[in-house]
Amino acid sequence: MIPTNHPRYRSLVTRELLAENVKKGIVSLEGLTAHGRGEAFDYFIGEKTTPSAFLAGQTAAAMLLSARHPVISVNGNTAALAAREIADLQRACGARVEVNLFHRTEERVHLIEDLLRSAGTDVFSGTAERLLPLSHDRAWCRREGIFSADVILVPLEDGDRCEALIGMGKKVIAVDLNPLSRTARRATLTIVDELTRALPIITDACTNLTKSERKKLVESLDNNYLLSEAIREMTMRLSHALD
Ligand code: PTJ
Repeated sequence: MIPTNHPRYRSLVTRELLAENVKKGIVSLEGLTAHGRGEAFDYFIGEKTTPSAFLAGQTAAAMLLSARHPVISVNGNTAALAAREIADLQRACGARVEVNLFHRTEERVHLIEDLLRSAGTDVFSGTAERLLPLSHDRAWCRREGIFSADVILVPLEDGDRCEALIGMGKKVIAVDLNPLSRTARRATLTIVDELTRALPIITDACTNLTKSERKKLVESLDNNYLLSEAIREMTMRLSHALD
């Protein structure tokens, strides 16, 4: 039992949630190490949304709303941490939600789809095919889902698939606390923020942005600027860490 007055309460509860979801078969064991890497980078940004991450979240909303066929790709960590937030975002932007896994088994796909449905998401499921140019199992997806998406939101992605999706001409929105990762650098837009903080910002922006604000955000998108801002914000925090 974690005491509510523990200074790291939120972080400890999140770890416990992920560990429980490993036992249920939703999160992969490797997902725990991925989370640990994320936590380290979250320290560097002070565990709060930075101005550049907020701008990136708003831009993500503008991209999803202007897409012909937006898709949100969900893996084990994303489902365990943010099933409700995914359902809210789907309602706000009308995207298809599809499960796509690195450590893929049919059983995990079904468990994750069930978790998403129980949180209110309309999950796009059905027969998957090996459609993406990848040698690992993230290649499996649905023809009318990820394969034909023009804009795709990929929280906690691996660099390989991000590159493959970009190579297929898609616009990729990544959520990744590590601004140095291959995913962060290859994506069309990277939100350097913790997933459960980033998703509600996108959802709110989907509801609140005007058409002309959306147009301006899409036109002024500069991922190099957003990444360099994220690194600058981290460096500034680190250089004042012992003040
Ligand atoms: O469920 P599966 O089988 O598809 O596997 C999912 C994982 C996450 C294991 C897989 O996609 C993976 O190995 O990812 P990577 O390559 O470790 O990349 C994950 C990235 O997400 C890392 O750069 C982390 O810093 C970042 N990250 C981890 N937790 C969060 C995060 N970013 C935002 N919010 C988080 N909560």
